[in-house]
Amino acid sequence: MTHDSVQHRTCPLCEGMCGVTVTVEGGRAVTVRPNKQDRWSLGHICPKGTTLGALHHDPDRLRTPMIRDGNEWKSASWDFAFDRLETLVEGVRERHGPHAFAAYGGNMAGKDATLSRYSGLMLATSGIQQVYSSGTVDQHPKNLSAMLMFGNEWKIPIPDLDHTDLFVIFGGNPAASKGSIFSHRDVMGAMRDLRARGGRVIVIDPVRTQTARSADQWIGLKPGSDAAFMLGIAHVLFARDAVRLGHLDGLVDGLDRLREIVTGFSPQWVAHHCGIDAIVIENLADELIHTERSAIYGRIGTCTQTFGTLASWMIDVLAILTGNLDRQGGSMWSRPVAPLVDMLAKLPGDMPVVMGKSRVRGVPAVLGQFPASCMAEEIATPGAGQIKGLLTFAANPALSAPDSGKLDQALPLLECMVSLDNYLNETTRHAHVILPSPSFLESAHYDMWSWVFCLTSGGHYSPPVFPVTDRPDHWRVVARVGAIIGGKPSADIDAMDDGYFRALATGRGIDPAMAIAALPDRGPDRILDLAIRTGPFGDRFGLVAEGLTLDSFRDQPDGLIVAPAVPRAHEGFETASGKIDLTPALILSDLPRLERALVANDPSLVLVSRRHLRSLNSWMHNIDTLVKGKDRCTLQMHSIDAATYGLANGDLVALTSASGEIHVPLEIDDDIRPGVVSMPHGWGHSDPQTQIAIAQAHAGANTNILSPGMMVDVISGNAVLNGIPVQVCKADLQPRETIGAIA
Ligand SMILES: Nc1nc2c(c(=O)[nH]1)N[C@H]1C(S)=C(S)[C@@H](COP(=O)(O)OP(=O)(O)OC[C@H]3O[C@@H](n4cnc5c(=O)[nH]c(N)nc54)[C@H](O)[C@@H]3O)O[C@H]1N2
Ligand SMILES: Nc1nc2c(c(=O)[nH]1)N[C@H]1C(S)=C(S)[C@@H](COP(=O)(O)OP(=O)(O)OC[C@H]3O[C@@H](n4cnc5c(=O)[nH]c(N)nc54)[C@H](O)[C@@H]3O)O[C@H]1N2
Ligand code: SF4
Ligand SMILES: [Mo]
Repeated sequence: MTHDSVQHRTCPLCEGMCGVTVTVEGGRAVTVRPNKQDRWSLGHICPKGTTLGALHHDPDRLRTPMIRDGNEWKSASWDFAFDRLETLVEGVRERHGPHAFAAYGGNMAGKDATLSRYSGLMLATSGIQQVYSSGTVDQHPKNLSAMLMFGNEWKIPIPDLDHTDLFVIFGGNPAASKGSIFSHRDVMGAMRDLRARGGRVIVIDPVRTQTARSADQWIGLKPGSDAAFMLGIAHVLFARDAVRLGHLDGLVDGLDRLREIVTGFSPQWVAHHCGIDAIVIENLADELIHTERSAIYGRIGTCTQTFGTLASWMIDVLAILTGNLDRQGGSMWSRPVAPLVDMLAKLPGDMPVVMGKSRVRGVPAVLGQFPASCMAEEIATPGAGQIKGLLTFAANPALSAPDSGKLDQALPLLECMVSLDNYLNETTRHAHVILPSPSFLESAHYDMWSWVFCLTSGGHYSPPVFPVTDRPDHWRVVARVGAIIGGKPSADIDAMDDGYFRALATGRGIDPAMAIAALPDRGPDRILDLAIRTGPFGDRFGLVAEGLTLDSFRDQPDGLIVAPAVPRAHEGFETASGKIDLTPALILSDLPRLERALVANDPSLVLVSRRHLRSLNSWMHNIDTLVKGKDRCTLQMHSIDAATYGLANGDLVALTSASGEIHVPLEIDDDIRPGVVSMPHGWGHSDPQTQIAIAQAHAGANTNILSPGMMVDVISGNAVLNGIPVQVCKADLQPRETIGAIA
């Protein structure tokens, strides 16, 4: 029984990193409120953060391993669950060999304290070579452009909103998302502050979102046209002789080549493809030229679209051409106190950016990953190399991945599926074994991902509110899963952890024996301590006086702010030349495809995605306070289109794409570009085999049945979830039930 207490910690759910105060009475988290003393968030919070107690106490949250026999689920002891997994794995290894396993990691893997630090060890030990993740349904194009331009896939420039004069957002809606690959305590508040000090905000999005409504200007371009739009801006910058590299002069390769390229992309030429007047592009170019400091930012709308890599690349190109990269008020790189991501996830130098070919579709793995949409066909297509065993962790691809209808049909074909997840949901219901993580209130937390995207260097360590004693340490569970899949079920987990830790220490230039002697306690906190000590502000194990260690954070329940961002270009780049590559050959190879699109005919109706403040991808719909009220899973459409298709507000409509059909209620909304319709993702909870009662009662429809798996941003392999051609009609004219994927 936990004593009554009031504890200060960080909400782990998104990049806002809000400090919260959790009040515990009688063993229950009775309230979760904003912590005004939190040094980072200063009392900021959103409705999701207040549900951390509800999440912990959710009766549907799994507390023990679950085993499936046919359609029947049973709670099991940890030993029993591991035995079952061992038997299933052995069977697959015997019948199909060690390479019949694949893995799919999801968004919450970065938030789960243990998975965020141990999935690397788990995957390495498992020997799994086919790795998929929600990364290719999200930011993979940005990883690719950062890798090729700056030599590191996580060296992603972040807008310095607090010091800029002009904030330009392409395809992001922080009013709902709270910011992404951009950690800020309050993006909307900072936008208000910017406008109050005379600056401007421009939002470029096919939908006039709440963010766009809070801006000075909304540019409602056509989905997928950002790259052409930005090439048009670059064309004007060169034509006006206004390119200024500033302090990056001499650190950038490819300027002449870029000048040649953009000659072919005049605003007049690209305007039709963008669906706006050429003057809008020229005006924005002029504004960038005449504004002292501008911060250009692109998010999901620029990544999960047809030209994701070209658009992601051009965002940073424009920052460079206007002298706004790596300077205050422009876009800058962070200096995380604990560079865990770099330490754990950095691509080894000798791994090519593009390698191999997928068995069925023949596409390469980019930055070590095949497109998420390949997984269904790799499971379903017989032949040597077919996936027979699958490990999913903190992922719900049956709702979140493209062509999810096809995936839902493929998952039952697996001979062994193990899921590390806290719910029996649309994905994990196909598993044979589910192994839950502790809840967020049962785990220690340190935001290893969000600080990476934050222009303030700081940290906040939150010890568990409800320490767990009745289950094995989660890091041991994760390591053991890797060992079992790797055919070494009796591996010594302690030795594995020490070996892993030694390798991480060596990679950070630290004598591993000394590091182990200094930090003998195994587990995720030891890895965090290593990251802090070897980070930019660390003590390097006693070498730097006053340097930080994990202990520096332990007695700071309101977190610690360490330093603001500073320019970093002089530190050099990990590219072959040591300079920024403005024109990577792989990225340029996609320009002919864009040139063809400039003259192609448009589909009459395309679908884009949207987010809502009270939702988090697919998995927080089981919290009553977040889902009650008006149905949010609607198709939004402009009244002009509604009139064209003879539809009225509230009609149930059948929405069809090349991959499937769903039925969804219509919501007429004139804050959307005619010809574009929008739906939220992560819904479609009607499957009776799941154990998420509240979500089932607010089921909605799964938009990713409509995302064709073959639609990818060609060079990164990232899913195209925006700009999907669809047809719509009143559902009662076509009385079919929601159907799965049409092959
Ligand atoms: N159409 C469309 N589709 C999209 C998007 C879109 O904009 N439009 N966005 C895409 C993006 S950006 C992303 S990131 C993906 C997200 O896609 P996923 O990562 O596949 O899906 P999530 O809904 O985040 O699912 C998180 C899973 O983690 C589990 N979970 C929650 N907490 C924990 C924990 O502490 N430990 C463990 N082990 N499990 C936990 C949940 O039960 C759930 O199964 O969706 C993508 N899909
Ligand atoms: N409340 C809440 N917060 C979240 C999440 C959530 O599900 N709910 N998910 C988290 C995750 S995993 C992520 S990755 C982030 C995402 O963070 P954001 O990118 O800020 O999220 P979205 O609200 O999806 O905004 C994408 C915008 O792109 C627009 N768009 C669509 N197509 C195009 C296009 O071709 N060009 C342009 N310029 N715009 C386009 C859409 O209309 C939409 O407004 O949010 C995170 N935060
Ligand atoms: S904004 Fe993000 S971090 Fe803050 S309370 Fe909401 S979900 Fe949690
Ligand atoms: Mo995401």
